[in-house]
Amino acid sequence: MLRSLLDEQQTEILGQERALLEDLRVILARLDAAPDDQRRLAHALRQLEELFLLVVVGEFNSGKSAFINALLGQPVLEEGVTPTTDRVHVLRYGPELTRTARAEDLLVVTWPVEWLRDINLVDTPGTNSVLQRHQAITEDFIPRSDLVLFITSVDRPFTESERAFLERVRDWGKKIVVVVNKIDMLEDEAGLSKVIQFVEDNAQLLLGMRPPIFPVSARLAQKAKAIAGAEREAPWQASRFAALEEFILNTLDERQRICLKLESPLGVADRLQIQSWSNTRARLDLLREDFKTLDDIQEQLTGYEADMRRNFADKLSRVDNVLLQVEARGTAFFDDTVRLTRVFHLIHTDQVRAEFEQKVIADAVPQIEAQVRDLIDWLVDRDFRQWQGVMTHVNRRAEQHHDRIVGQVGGQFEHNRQERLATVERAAREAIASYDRAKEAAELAESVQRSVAQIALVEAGAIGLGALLVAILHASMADFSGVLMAGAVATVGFLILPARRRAAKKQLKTQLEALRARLAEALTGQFERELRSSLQRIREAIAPYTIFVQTERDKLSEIEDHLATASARIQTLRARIKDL
Ligand SMILES: Nc1nc2c(ncn2[C@@H]2O[C@H](COP(=O)(O)OP(=O)(O)O)[C@@H](O)[C@H]2O)c(=O)[nH]1
Ligand SMILES: [Mg+2]
Repeated sequence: MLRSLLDEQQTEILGQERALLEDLRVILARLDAAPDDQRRLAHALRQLEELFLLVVVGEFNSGKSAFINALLGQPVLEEGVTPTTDRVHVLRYGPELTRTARAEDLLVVTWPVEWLRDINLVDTPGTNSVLQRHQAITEDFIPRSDLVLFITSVDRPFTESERAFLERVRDWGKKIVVVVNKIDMLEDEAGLSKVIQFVEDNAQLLLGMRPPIFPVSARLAQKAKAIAGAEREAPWQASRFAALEEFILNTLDERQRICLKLESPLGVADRLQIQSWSNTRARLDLLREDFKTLDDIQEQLTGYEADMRRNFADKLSRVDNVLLQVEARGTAFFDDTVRLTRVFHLIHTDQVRAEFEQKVIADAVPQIEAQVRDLIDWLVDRDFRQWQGVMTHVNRRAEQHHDRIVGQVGGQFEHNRQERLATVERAAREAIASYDRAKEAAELAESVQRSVAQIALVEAGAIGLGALLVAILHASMADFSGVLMAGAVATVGFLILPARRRAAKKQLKTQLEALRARLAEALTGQFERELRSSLQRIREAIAPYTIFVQTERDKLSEIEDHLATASARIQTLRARIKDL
C-alpha cells in the first residue's frame, strides 16, 4: 500500500531500509536476542507496508478517548473508567461503526471518516493502568507507531509514570507530539502559560528537544462540534482544538507521513542495534576475562611441565648416583681382591661372589627402589596438584561471574558459557574426588617395572622392581666370575693378574654404564608418557571451555563489525530521509 505512494528516491530508501532490517534480524538471531526484540524488528519490517499509525498515549484519565472523540466529532469511544476503555482500541476506516474484539485486550473500531483511510489511530488504556498487562500492550504499540501523541492534562501534567513512559518512547526513537488537555479547567491565561512552560521544560529535559505542544480542551471541542451555527464559535475558540486538528489532518500531509513512516523502523533498528552492541560488548568483556583464566591455566601447565622436567633430571641423577657408587665400590673391591696374596681365595667362586654382592652391590637395589618409589609418588602428587590448580582457577572464574555479570548478557550465550565452565569444573572435581594415590602409584610402579624389564630383556613376570634389579645385576655378575676365574688356577695366573683386574674393572664400568643408560631410558620414557598424559587429560578437560571462548570471541567480533556498519547505515538513511 505504501509503495504505490512513493517516488523513486523514497522507494530506493525503502529498499535499503529493508536490507538493513533484514541484516539486523540475522544479527539478533545470532545473538539469541530476546524473542520480544526479534519480534519487534520483524514487525518494524512489516510495518513499512502498513498504514500510518498514530498512537495516543498518556496517563489514565488524561483525556485520550475524549481527544479522539473530539477529533471524530462523535462519541465513538467510551470515556471515563469503564472496562472497555481498559483495552487498546485500534481505530480504522470502515463504512459504519463496528466494534470487534481481536484479543482479550484489543478492540478494533471502524468509523466512516475519510482521513481514517490514511491514518490508523490507537487509543491506549493509560500508562499507569492498574493492570500490568495493559501497560505491556501499550508498550508493544510504541515500537510500531509512526507518531506518538502524548496527552497530559493540566491538573497533573507530567506525572512520574508519564515521565518513565516517555523515556521509553524516546528510546524507540519515536517522534512525539504533546497535547496538554483540559485547559478549560484553568482560571486564566497566566495559569495556562505556567503549565505550558512546565511541560516544555520537562519535555526538553526528558527528550532533549522541543516537541510540538498543543494546549486544548477536548471537552469544549466535543461540545462545539455538537452545536450547529454561530453558537459553536465561542467554545470552539476556547477549545483551541483547531491548531491540533490542522496539524493532524493537514500539516501531517502525505509527504510528512511517508517520512515519518520511513523513519519509524530506523528508530527501532537503532535501539536494537545499540542494545545488541552493548550486549556484544558485555559478552566480549566476559570472554576477555575467560581468556585471562585460560591463559592463567596455560601458564600454570607450562610452569608445571618445566618444573617437572627439572625435578625429574634431579631425581634421575640420584638413581645414577646409586649406580656410580656401586662402580666405585666395585673398583675398590677388584683392587682389593684380585691380588697375588689372595689368589687362592679367588678359587672359591661362591665366596667371592657373595663378597661381591655384600660389598659392591650392597644396598644398591633397595636404594634404587626407594628412589623410584619417590619418583612415582612425586609424579602422582604433582598431577593431583595440577587438577587442584585448574579447579581453583575455574571456581574463581565462576564466582567472579556470579558477582558481576549475571543478567547482563543473558540468553543462550550465558547458558552455554556456564555449561562449559561447569563441565571443566566437573571434570576437575571428579579427577580430584576419584584420586586414589595408592592405586595410581601402584599402576605407575607396575608400568615402570614393565619398561625396565623390557629394556633389560628380562622376563618381568610378577617379581617386582627390586627382584628385577637383582636379576639384572646378577646377570652381570655371572660374567665377572668368568673373567676372574678363567685361568686363575693356571700356573702363570699371577702374571696376568693385573690385566685381569683391569679387565674386571673395565667390564664392571661398561656394564654399569649400560645399566644406567637402560634405567634412565626406561624411567625417562615412563616419565615423559606420564607427563604427557597428565597434561593431555587436563587440556582435554578444559577444551570445551577453550573452544567456546575462542569461537564465541570470533563470532562476536564479527557481529560487532556488522553492528558498527548497521549503525552507520541507520545514520545515513536518517539523513537522507530528512532531506527528502
Ligand atoms: N474538564 C475536562 N474534562 C475532560 C476533558 N477531556 C476529558 N475529560 C474528562 O476526563 C475523564 C477522562 O477522560 P478519558 O477520555 O476517558 O480519559 P482517558 O483515560 O485518557 O481515555 C472523563 O471523565 C472526561 O470527561 C477536558 O478537556 N476537560
Ligand atoms: Mg480512554
